[in-house]
Amino acid sequence: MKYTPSQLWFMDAKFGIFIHWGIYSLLKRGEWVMHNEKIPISKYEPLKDMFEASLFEPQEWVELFKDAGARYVTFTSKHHDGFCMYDSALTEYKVTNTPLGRDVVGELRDACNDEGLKLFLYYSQLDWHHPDYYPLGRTGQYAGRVEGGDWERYLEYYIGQVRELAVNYKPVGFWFDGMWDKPDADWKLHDLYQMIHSILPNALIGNNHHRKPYPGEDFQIFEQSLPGEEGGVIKNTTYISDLPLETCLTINNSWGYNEQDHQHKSVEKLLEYLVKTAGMNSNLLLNVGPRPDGTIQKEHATRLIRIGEWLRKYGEAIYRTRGVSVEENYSVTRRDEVQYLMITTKESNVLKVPFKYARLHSLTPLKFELSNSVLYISEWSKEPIEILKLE
Ligand code: H79
Repeated sequence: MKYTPSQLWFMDAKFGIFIHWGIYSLLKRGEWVMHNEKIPISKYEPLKDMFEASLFEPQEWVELFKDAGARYVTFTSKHHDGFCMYDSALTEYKVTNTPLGRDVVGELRDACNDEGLKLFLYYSQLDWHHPDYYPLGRTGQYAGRVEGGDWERYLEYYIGQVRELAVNYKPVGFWFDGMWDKPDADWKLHDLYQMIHSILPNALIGNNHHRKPYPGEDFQIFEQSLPGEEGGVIKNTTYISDLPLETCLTINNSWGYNEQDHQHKSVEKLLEYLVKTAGMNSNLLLNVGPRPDGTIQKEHATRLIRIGEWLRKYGEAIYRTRGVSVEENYSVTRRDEVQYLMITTKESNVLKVPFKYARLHSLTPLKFELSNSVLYISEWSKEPIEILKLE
């Protein structure tokens, strides 16, 4: 496959930060709270009058993400609840009508531009709020909406909103989600993608529909599991295309801020994901869900900083590489003639490796010998991942 310059940039970038932030954050129980707790629109809508986000400082977010070693940011411009985090002319259900009263997407774009991070916009095609999202799909039955609605009008609305985002914010790409709610509906994907590419020819389009990529998509998304794995609740496709790949992952088990979710993955585990996704030739899009006040919880910020420290030391094995393989105990990436063997589990001191004679040296301070395709480790380092470089 011949890749476009923007696809090559994307594959080189390797690591991005996903942000889930909206009025659901106020309830502190994740972004699905409206559906999960059967909150009708009449009770949910007033959240927007409580959205003050008095500590929202996009520059601080972006500085943290830069420190983390991320090259891009993907932000929820509209999630399934239908609330828009940008200044849309097509609805009043938007962040500029909250006490915060600021255009969050616009400010984040400016902050990203200042720091040299690229911005993708997440957009939920599924909408639990719009009266024309009808017939309903597999979710959103408890919103208390009147029966009826005009699907064609919804298509105009959502495609119109994406057009607004493309024209007004010029993101480097779009990240769609929610099509799985009505898998058999006609979402006018062809028109949607063509419209985006006519406005932004280099835009990278991905869609988290859990199926084989459709024409017009520029990268393939996997949710909460490595490419090719089905995942748990989420039935990802096991088909891996030739498109650039991206795996999105939560730090704990929640996308939107969830006060009760303390199951944060360790830094070691997160680095293992980064190394494995790189070995599979995939990017990692790691999520944070800022609090309603606009701050990022310490548990997540400290992990991001530690990932950044690791990437500053060992980023040469990740950035601008292509995946070669992922085995039980190690992943391999390459850049031109150089390869990196990254050992992710230190269970066995004897590893069968895919090269016989190679000029091999370790980036981490471990002691080893290579003989006849077998690597003998005599002393592990204290680093979470051992890295050997082959030239
Ligand atoms: O934005 C984050 C999540 O809110 C969103 N995607 C990430 C990036 C997401 N929405 N849904 N899912 C992830 C998976 C949900 C699957 C299920 Fe169902 C919803 C399982 C049961 C209800 C959809 C409807 C699949 C089966 C029925």
